[in-house]
Amino acid sequence: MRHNDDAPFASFLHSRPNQKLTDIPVLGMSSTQVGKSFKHYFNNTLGRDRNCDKVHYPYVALAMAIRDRLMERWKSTQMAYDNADCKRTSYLSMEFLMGRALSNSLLNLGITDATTKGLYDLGILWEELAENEPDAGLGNGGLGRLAACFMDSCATLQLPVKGFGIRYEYGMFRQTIVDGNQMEEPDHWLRDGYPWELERPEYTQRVQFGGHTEYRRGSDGSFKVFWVDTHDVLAVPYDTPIPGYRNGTVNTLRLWKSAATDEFDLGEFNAGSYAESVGAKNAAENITMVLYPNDSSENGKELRLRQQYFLASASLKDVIRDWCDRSGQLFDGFAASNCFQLNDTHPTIAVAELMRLLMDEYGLGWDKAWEITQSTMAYTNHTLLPEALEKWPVRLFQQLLPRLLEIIYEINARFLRQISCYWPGDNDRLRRMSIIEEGGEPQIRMAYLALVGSFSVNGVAQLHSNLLKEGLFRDFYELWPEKFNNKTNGATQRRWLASCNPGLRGVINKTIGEGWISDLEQLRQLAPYAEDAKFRKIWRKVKQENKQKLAQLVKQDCGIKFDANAMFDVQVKRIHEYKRQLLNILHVVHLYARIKAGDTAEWIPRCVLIGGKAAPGYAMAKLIIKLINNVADVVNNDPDVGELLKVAFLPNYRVSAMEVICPGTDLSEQISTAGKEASGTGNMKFMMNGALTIGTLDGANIEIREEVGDDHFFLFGMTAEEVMDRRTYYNPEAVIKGDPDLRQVMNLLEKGHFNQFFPRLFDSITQSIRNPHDPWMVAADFTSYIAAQNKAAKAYRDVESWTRSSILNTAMSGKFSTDRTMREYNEDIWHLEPVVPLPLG
Ligand code: 26Q
Repeated sequence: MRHNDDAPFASFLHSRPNQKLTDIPVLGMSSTQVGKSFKHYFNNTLGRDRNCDKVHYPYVALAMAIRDRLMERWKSTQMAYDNADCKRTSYLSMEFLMGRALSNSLLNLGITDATTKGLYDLGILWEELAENEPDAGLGNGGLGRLAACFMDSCATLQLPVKGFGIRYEYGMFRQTIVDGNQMEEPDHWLRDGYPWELERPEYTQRVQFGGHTEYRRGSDGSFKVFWVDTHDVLAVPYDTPIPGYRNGTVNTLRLWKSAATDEFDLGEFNAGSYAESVGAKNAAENITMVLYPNDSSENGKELRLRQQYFLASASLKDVIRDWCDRSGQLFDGFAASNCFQLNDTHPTIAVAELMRLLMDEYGLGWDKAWEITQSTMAYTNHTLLPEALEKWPVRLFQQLLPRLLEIIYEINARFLRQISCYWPGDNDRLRRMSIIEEGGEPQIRMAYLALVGSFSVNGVAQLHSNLLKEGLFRDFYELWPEKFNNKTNGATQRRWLASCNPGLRGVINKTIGEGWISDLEQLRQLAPYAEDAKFRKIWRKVKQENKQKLAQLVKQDCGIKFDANAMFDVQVKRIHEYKRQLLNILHVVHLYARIKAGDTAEWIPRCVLIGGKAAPGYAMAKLIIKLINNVADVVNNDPDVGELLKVAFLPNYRVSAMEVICPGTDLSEQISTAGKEASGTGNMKFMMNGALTIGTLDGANIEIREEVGDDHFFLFGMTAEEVMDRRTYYNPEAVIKGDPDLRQVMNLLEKGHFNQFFPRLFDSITQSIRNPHDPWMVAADFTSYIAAQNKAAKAYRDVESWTRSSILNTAMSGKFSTDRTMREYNEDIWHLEPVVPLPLG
């Protein structure tokens, strides 16, 4: 539908290739011009005046003024990509946890100051408008936020990378705490409209479900496969601009919304069931209704599989449509010009879907189609927990995606043949490596489909990538060692330092200039200033102000008073047993016991902040939230404790909350059982903002410690190797007996000190600690955790030395920019050339 060559303006619309931007006016970036645009939208488009008392409208007016300025750069970038006819990467992800867009757009466009002044002159503080923007919470946690940081870095590096995801009507649920328990509320983030997106109905795709396959002879006499009697759903794209940092590039995040086709179910319609027939349209629209709120795979939910296929099919069709527009229906150059990066196994059905499209829709043979598939797909793994590996019942595939099941069977058959050639007679290996897991209910192992279908497989931190090779994917590593690589995660310093910490940005800019905003390694130049007492004083002042802002948030959302002179000790992330929020709370109980015993000589007052969401069906995680809240209640209301210790559980942890939390944190808790956290990315955001880490040798903690040095990191706990060894003889009872502090903590918990009116409430928690099969080995690391915490407290007492470490943490955080991560993906996997956008005007 895109081409309408009969229209009189067709040549204006379709002047490809080598388009120019002559007809697009350039909008001014001065404070007056931004102010003028703002007034135009506020008065003329939104039709409001000085009597408007809802902050929503001035926010939308400002967003529209900024969006106009993104739009012209967006077009010039996309035209430059077309003209260059360059290779592109499609980043396929079920989650993009974008957070807010306004402040980030201003920063990257370079108009923060102009906007501040332009609006100030109109009597408006734009930061107050920015607070009105809802978070785009289209993700669970690390994996989704990583995708968002990747988008920012690719635009900054001017790489032609496009994000493909789902436009969930309801994002991550809003968490409230009632009587210490997590409650979930729907997050209807689109209710008031979303000014940053652009609907593109002209690129609508059709996605098939259900039906069956038929083999018929085609016009050329060969057999063709037809997938028929399907229930189709439309995929309508919504594009969000992704601006690079002050470079004129604006990339695209394309999110698909499902919509019903205009066809009726004729059977029902003719039977007179008009209303039922229209009602059936709901099923189509349901596909993109809600984000699944669990961050380890929940097996078997049909709607989730529908979502995954919907994303994969719509995105591939879109890329192929674009390719055919540019190159005709010849696929010879397709693999050299396209790459698909799979963000975990969630979009992995794309492997089979690309095969289907190339064979059934474009007539390629198996071998050609497989060669293209295997040289365009690349897979990133984000987990080491075997139980989190995605599996789907064959039966479900048979019903929902019969043609894709046939293709997966064929991929598997050919793959197993290859294995039998390599390892003749090794039937156990065949069974282990098969994409189909046999058993009561046969299942499709999505990770294996991804491994077989991709030319690259990467983990997200060095330890994680090594453990994948030794453990989870060992057989595959033996077969294809060359496929495996590591890409240590990062975070974008634009959002996670420059934008969220204006105080520190100012100090850094004054000291070493602004270069670090697009080249984080430059922060190293701060290192010598760690020795400068005057600089340390300034550094401390900024941290202090940030702590006050964080204290304000805690007061407002938890009703608990944090004193900015205390040590701010923070753990924010999803609630999971492997992340061991429980260990954190055991330390809190230990501190409480010490206070009660009067053991408070040279005490360092602490404010412990814990936040994060539990998957709604994860009972143990929810019970841990309840325990944290109950302990907080007792501690905060005990007059003996006073200012020595405060504990708060921050409800509804999200991107915009982290933007206040990480600048105000002294001590970052990264305390997972070694070998369980693939990488972690919160750890990096805290480091950039000058927090010290207390952590295990897990995920990217190892690399953080390598960069900053042993002296500025509080290490504790078993190594991943020790964790594995210890399992065989783990005896938590003996550990508890041997450590009087742990004994005392267990005693307080078990005698119901924190659940006076609800005996046995926390029994399952204390039992898990005493269980010799406790996979997270909480008791095993308790003693060394307490020792590390004591060391941290002692270090905090030496203000100058702590500040020195804080500065060095920021200074040595250069490696953890997603700019570095994206450069590595590009050098090793994608091989894209940066493209400079066409000049404006
Ligand atoms: C799968 C199937 C069905 C329903 C849900 C899911 C699902 C959804 C989200 C499974 C996993 C996730 C998210 C995983 C995640 O966030 N992993 C984290 O990824 C980060 C970025 O690489 C790492 O830093 C973290 O260590 C890792 O836990």
